[in-house]
Amino acid sequence: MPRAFITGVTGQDGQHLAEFLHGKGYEVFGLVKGQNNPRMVQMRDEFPYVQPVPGDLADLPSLVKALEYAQPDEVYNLGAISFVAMSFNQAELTANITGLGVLRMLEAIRMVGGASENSMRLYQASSSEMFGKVRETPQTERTPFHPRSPYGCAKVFGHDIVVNYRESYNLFACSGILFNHEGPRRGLEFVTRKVTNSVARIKLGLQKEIVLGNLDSKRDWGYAGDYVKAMWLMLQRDQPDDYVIATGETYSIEELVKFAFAEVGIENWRDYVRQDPKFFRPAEVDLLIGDSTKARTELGWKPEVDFPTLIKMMVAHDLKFESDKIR
Ligand code: GDR
Repeated sequence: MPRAFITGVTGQDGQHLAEFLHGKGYEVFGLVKGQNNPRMVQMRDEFPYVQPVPGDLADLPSLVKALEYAQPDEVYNLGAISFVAMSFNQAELTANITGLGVLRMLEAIRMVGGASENSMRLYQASSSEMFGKVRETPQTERTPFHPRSPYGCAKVFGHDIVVNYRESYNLFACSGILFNHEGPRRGLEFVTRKVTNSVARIKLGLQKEIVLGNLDSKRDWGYAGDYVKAMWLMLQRDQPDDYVIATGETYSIEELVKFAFAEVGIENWRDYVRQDPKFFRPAEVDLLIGDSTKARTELGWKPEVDFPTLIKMMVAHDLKFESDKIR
């Protein structure tokens, strides 16, 4: 039975990945931080096959102990401070967890997993936020980085240190440069879920309006369930490499809002949307659109769920989620 170790296992991607790997017959271990972590209760109920291992990305000895215990064949480093807006207020914490956490994981693998061809394989969650103020469109694995947030800067460090350890110590370490990926398990702080959940609540008479920031930025949005397959595919190759994972289509926040309201039969969506400066960011990423030709060719990966289907899925989920709460 192959063994996988996931950091960030309680997050959206961690849940999808745990489910996917369990379906493939893996024994799944998940790093769980903190004392009495409330998200673990949900994990125990919904994903009883995930074996929790205590530890923290800020604490190298705990990562060493976790790897010694789990003895994984594959390590998926999804743990991070992942909310871009928050990274402006907690920049040092973001650099420590999202950036230095990657270095600690690489060191733990070198200590426990060995640096040979048979070493533990690492997947690092890199991000399209590294492209930031984009130097070319669409973005590929060769597009230079220009991050626009402490989060983006930390992800660039994580990405570069993975390349450096791969080249220096012959580690099997890959980075997936994932563009935005969403779904019903997305946290309510991210714009897609904030919108689909608010639209459902407005439809059900539980909320009057949505308060948002910048409606003009554009994102390449895919479905998280599709994207975790790409993570696994990267680790099954003969050689480690980095891959852009994206749909190749881009939509603005305004289009997202329009699509979501249309799903519940509301056309005059502007009557329900207000903008507030507090949701604008000090520096914005205006346009992201990825070219995933390399992943499509070398990994045989492609997205199955397009943007309209994704929004339909999320609105349907939130209508049920909110109605169940009031029953
Ligand atoms: P992003 O996702 O920053 O792209 O990073 P997010 O959903 O937070 O923002 C997308 C865009 O929407 C604009 N926006 C708002 N965003 C939020 N969260 N709330 C609002 O009210 C709002 N109004 C407008 C933002 O300004 C932005 O332009 C996500 C994260 O998952 C990262 O961890 C990941 O690396 C990248 O996607 C790929």
